[in-house]
Amino acid sequence: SAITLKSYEDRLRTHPSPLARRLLKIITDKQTNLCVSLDVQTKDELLRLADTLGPYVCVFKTHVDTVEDFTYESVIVPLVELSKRHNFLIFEDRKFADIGSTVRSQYTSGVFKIAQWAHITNAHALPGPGIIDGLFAGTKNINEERGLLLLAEMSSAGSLATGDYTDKTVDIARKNTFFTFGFIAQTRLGSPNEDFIIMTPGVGLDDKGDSLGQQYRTVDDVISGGSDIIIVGRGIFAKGRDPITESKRYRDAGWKAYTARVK
Ligand code: BMP
Repeated sequence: SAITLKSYEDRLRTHPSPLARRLLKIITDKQTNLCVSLDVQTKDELLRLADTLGPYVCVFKTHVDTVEDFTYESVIVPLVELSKRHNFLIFEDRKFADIGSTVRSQYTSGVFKIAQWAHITNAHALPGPGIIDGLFAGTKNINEERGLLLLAEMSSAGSLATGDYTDKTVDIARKNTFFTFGFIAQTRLGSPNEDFIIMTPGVGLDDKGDSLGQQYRTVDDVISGGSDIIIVGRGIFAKGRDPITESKRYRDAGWKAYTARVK
């Protein structure tokens, strides 16, 4: 049977994470639970998509280390500007996976300085709770909301993040719900009296998967199963697709499925 959950608006009043409250407000105001994954290799493409699709999304997800002509000044500065203009959050899909001390420097320094600009980032729970402590320490001098998602399940075929691993990931998240506000997952996680935000990749309306293990589910399937935000990449900007048309289509499908769930 389908999962029933409170509205985004109700949840924003009580959520323990300031970042999640900001996100739920954006979702409510813009009426979109769509996160577009900007998996492109040039800054021009990235910034063009961020500008044209900005009105339809609550979050843009990035892999900044795949941008060939990356510089902080030419990519991050304008991207942050666009996030303010179109009212979206930026999620750097970094998938940290090291000990606390190392992830703290990976998060705050180097070429990317992720903590400076990414409202959201994510991590594998594999190293244990120290990874959250390390990343949280990296937010110490940042004067804006920051939030972390743990990868509790993955969309790819043969993923090892299942069963006991997934359950233990949820336990680790419970230790700091001010910072760890949710999961990358395929199903609703946490008990009914908790409120984790579930963001789900592997969403596609026209394809079943790719040749490298990705698997797609429909928007209805994902949202009726209790996910809060759909993450869509190639479904929106693959060759031959019109990104604006597809963004509107996924946004509408996501909002319709959500409306059906809160009824
Ligand atoms: P696409 O919709 O084009 O398949 O892209 C999915 C995006 O989500 C990719 O950026 C990928 O890194 C990410 N992702 C995923 O596909 N499955 C997961 O379990 C976790 C992810 O971060």
